[in-house]
Amino acid sequence: MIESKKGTVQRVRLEPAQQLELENIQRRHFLRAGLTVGAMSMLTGCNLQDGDQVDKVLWAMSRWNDRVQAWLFSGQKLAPTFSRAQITTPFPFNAFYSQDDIPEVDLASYSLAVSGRVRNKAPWTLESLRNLPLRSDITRLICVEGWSAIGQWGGVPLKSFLERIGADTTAKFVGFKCADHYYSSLDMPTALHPQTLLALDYGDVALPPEYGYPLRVRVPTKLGFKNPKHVVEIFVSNDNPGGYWEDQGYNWFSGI
Ligand SMILES: Nc1nc2c(c(=O)[nH]1)N[C@H]1C(S)=C(S)[C@@H](COP(=O)(O)O)O[C@H]1N2
Ligand SMILES: [Mo]
Repeated sequence: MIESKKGTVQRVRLEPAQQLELENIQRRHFLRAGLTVGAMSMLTGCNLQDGDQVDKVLWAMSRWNDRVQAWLFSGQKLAPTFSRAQITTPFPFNAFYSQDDIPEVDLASYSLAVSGRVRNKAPWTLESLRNLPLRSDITRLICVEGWSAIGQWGGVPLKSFLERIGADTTAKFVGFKCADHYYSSLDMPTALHPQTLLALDYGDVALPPEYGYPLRVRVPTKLGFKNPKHVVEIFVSNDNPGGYWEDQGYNWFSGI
């Protein structure tokens, strides 16, 4: 176990190839961020003593960077999949709090709320979700904190769900609100990606509490923090809903 800014997380030892992959991803993110602070100040003429100004420019650059990344993202390229034998056991738990504080979601009163740019705003029970076409993939979850792990998630492709609720798929964003007040959001092409799931199962069983019971979003083309657990509301919007870590400076797009 190690202490991190997000609380106590389990450390999974990476194989050299995985370590290299993670470093490459981090390097790519760094390169995408592009300009040095010096170059930035010359470009913008902004005085680096003025924290607010610098902040504004950095945020503008980050948003621009998101748009370039979204533009480069094909929307259909599949994330790698793995065999059952490659699954990481036990799968690590991570959240902005420790394992003792995992929210207890009461199934009897649970429903998934739907709002924003959608035709049908009726809430969904877990049972009605399970009646939609299901899909399962064995994929790798990569956390910015420097660990990755392979697991199997099953559930409803978010695309099928968005179609069923009559979502405006020309809108730019899909946002998620969670029972623990975590939140995150995806660009529409990623929301419609075939491997993006409203996951109900981990392996062959219903998602256990630590992995996001009763419903989590599983997005193998994004870093771990864009995989919200304990989701209680989904909404479609043209305004960027941001996210818990995204709003603290982590890159919003965070594709891998
Ligand atoms: N509701 C909620 N979802 C969350 C988080 C959280 O704190 N709360 N943490 C995120 C982060 S940073 C990671 S790496 C993954 C970890 O998922 P896991 O616990 O299944 O490994 O969940 C993401 N989804
Ligand atoms: Mo993470």
